[in-house]
Amino acid sequence: MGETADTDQSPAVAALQDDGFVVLPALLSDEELAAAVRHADRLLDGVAWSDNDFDGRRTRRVYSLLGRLGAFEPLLTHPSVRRLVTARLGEVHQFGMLFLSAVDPGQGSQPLHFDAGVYPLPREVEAETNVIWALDDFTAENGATMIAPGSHRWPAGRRPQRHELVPVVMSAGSAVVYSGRLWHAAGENRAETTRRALICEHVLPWLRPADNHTLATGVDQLRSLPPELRRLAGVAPASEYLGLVGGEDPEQWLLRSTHSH
Ligand SMILES: O=C(O)CCC(=O)C(=O)O
Repeated sequence: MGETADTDQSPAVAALQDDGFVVLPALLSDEELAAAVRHADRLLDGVAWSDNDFDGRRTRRVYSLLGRLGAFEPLLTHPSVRRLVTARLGEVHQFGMLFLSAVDPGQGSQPLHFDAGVYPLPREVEAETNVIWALDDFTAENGATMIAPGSHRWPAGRRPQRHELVPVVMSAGSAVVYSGRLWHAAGENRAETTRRALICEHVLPWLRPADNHTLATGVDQLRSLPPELRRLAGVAPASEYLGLVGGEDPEQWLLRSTHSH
């Protein structure tokens, strides 16, 4: 359940819809994976453990990655992932939070949650479709994400019992795409090595993204992003009258203005 080959997207879309998640195995070449891991290690260099129980006190996190994507770029624009997210959210959507998470040995289980819980929306609304990229093999021992299959369909207030959780076991370079309504949590790391992941949220265009891209990334960095990433950073109208800059299309505004605002 929930796993399918990259070559056939429709079963993947169906699995995502029915199970609330789908694992896309081995999406990256060895070179892409190695470059992403090197980039992750550079970003993690000198980063301290988080100071709260949700992020994890034996977990190192790096947020607001849009201005320093480097070798993560092919992960964010991977066609298999892009197709699935588009199938769920529509052509126009935007990044939510983008972050790197290094779950170190000794880290206990994260509190269970569903990502779209930050929005006061009815449970039926598919507001978010997210991706966790494994930069290390995810195993039941090293903190693989624990998910409750099918829980994206549960009514408000139902929480997973322990026996309803399964670890997303996948090799480095694979990704799990999941509904923002799916209950999940980073697992306990009982291994001796770190479990690194790149986590990439996507939300409907008319919602405020969890990360404030404009402030976190800055106008000049947004301008220098490739067009697809720029649009995903929110430099695109959400509809005819939503997300404009003084009545102008934000992308045209951004490209017209060559100095910082
Ligand atoms: O690291 C993981 O496996 C999941 C993290 C997560 O769900 C979160 O922090 O929102």
